Amino acid sequence: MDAWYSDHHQAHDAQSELLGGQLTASHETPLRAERVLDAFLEAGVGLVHTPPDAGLAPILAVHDADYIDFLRGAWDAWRAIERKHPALPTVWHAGLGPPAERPRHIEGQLGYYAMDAASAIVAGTWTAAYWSAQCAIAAASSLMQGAEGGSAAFAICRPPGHHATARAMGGYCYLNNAAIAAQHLRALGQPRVAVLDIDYHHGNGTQSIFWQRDDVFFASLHADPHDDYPYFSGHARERGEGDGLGATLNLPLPPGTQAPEYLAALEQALDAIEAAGCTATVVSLGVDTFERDPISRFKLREGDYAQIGVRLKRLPRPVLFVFEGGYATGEVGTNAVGVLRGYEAGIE
Ligand code: OKP
Ligand code: ZN
Repeated sequence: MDAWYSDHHQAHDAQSELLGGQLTASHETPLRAERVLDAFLEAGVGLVHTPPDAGLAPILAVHDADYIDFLRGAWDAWRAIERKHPALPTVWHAGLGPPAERPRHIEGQLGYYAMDAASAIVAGTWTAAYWSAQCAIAAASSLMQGAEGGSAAFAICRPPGHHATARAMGGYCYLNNAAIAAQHLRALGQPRVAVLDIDYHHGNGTQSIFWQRDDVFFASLHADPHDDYPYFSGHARERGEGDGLGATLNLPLPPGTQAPEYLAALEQALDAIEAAGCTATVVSLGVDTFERDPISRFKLREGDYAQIGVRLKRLPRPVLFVFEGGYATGEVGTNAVGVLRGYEAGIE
């Protein structure tokens, strides 16, 4: 399979996040994507392409126009009041009372369009997020053209995307690359698309985007939200609503989860995707399930990632892998590419 990668991700280096009461160095760094690219090339999995510019339309098919305007202009508005530090939200509506009106001041807007203080905006954030989404869009398009490497592709997206909702950033995410890719596959003619999210954290953004729809089936394995971020979604009882009732499947797992339990839950997700009759799949590929990930509490080992990949051979094809989390910079590349290698070697 081939990969899509853009150097523009380097423009986004958030530097800091608010973590454990401290402004600390951000775990989401440019090095992460570079490690994944290097591992992909080194393993000889396929060619790496630079995405063409497909414009804003596929992004606006998922995200609200006012949110996109905010993302594009936030740095300039922030720079007018604060020159040294990245823009971080510090005040939230928190669901109290009727829907809040969009504030005029950038400080209020940051809270209006964010779910946490882990997602800083710096000068290059929009550019990086835009090209991250373009990687996913280009990879999805290539699968529908049946060209360039066959029925699977890998989008080396950075910043990640699965926490971003239609109108909010959060968890290092600004644009929901996986949701944009799934929607793009729909637009290009796939009748029903599965999104399988195997990042350690619940893909709350992707879930919310497709919550009321049955043309995109969302299944996720993640840390139980009682114990870990994003805390407010990802419980097993969340199954979708309206037309989407039954098209969401959450499989929360406890801290300390190891490969046997993880792989058993993965089989459950694959059974559900099979039963849903999907014609294509987007995999939100996070490898922060790794035993030495600095912000996570699962205990998967290096060799387990190929085991995951082998099992993913059951997914409806074409399959688009979209890179999400993974913060152990020493192993993030080999672990992510381990899944792809297992997939390519997997027996059908
Ligand atoms: C993004 B992705 C943990 C705090 C978590 C944000 C994590 C975002 C993860 N104690 N802060 O899903 O890998
Ligand atoms: Zn994660």
